Amino acid sequence: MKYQFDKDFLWGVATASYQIEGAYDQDGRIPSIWDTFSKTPGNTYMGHNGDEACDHYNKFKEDIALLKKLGIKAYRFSISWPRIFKDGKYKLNEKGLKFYKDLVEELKKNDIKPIATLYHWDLPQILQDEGGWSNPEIIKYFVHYASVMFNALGDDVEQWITFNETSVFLYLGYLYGIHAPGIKNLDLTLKAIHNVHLAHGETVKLFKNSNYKNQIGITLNLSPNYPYSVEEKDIIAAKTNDAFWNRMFLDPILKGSYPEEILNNPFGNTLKEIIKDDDMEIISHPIDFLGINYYSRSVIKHDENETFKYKSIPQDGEKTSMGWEVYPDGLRVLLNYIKENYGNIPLYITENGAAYEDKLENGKIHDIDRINYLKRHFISAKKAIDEGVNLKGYYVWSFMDNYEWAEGYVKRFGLTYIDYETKQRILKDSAKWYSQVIKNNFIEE
Ligand code: GBH
Repeated sequence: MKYQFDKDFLWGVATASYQIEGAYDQDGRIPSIWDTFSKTPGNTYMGHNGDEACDHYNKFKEDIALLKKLGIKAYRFSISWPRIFKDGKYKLNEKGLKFYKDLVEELKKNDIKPIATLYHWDLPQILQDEGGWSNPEIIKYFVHYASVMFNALGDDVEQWITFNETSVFLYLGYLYGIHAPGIKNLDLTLKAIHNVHLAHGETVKLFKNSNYKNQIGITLNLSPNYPYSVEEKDIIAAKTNDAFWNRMFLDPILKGSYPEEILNNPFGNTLKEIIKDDDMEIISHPIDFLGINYYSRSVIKHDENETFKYKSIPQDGEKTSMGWEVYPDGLRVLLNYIKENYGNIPLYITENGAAYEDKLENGKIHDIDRINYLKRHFISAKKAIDEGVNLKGYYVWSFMDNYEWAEGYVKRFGLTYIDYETKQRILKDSAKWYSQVIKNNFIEE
């Protein structure tokens, strides 16, 4: 069977600033919440942090040369807010800004489309000291930061992404305390969610009113929810999880409302108190595309003992080294769910990929597992396209091995292997395979 993609289908790769750049104190970068969090004992695997990471900050030209060699059409990176301002707010750090100007220029010189995320979790610590996302003051600082980036690169960046995975950094950072800033507080979480949504909406409005020619959107981490059984209570449980993790972040932006399940919950009252008259209209200012990060599905079962009466059931069978189930058809199902519930907005897979135990053998990495993972997910995406889904591009996570947050450096998601001692880059077999897929624009099975 041959799966042919459209000639304009945008094949890319993705990374994020704190995970790859290193150079944590170079050229005036100020500390972020991830510097603080990772350097607080007990928070990350073996205390790993992003001080050096892949040293991409100093090696970006070498990295772009690799992208070029592989024929990658789009490169999704994120901008480090702590590099842009000396005080996290208004005092511009020219050197930090220059790095992103140089990066974008180098990409364009090599015919690679720059895709920029404004916020991939590295908040300036100085803003966290004032409450971070739970303090509404942050909205104006974010919008100002965005305006500086738009002024510098507004028309050069092909797609702007306001936030990466709002659900993940807000729940893991403010509710479960396992990501920076390590808070566990439902009230602060709800405030932070709403402030992030407002910051997103205000930024989209600004971008649109300034008439830049390119696109703006947001990236959400989404997972289709499967009831554990055909029993009514499991079906309701799956819907509840869907409300918490998917619709809580999709609906405000694409429908201008929060899900009923959330608002009707006792804590929904806190949310209702926070929402002001025009907020939902600001938040739902139309975006040009939706970015989707897909890693796995969720299987949900009713459970009386849990706070919200449900829990996620780990599945037997094939898993990546993160312990996540390999479930390619979930991507097709998810894409159709978006189409059915939110219409025909252009979609991009802004992340999909897998960590495996890569072994370096005679200078090579034969990562057949990763090739199989990607191949099956590409096919699943193609099936969705054939079913009428408006999917226009696919960015693999990740271009290179990197700092996997609380998991440190042991989990390797890259198409490119990083020797963390020498910072040498080695293309894995998956990189070469992906390069061939892009060249052919089809997959054969
Ligand atoms: C993304 O987060 C991040 O954007 C990126 O920075 C990160 O490096 C990358 O993915 C890899 O982790 O246990 O099977 O139910 C991903 C967020 C949240 C996705 C938890 C998978 C659990 C899957 N992840 N989720 S499962």
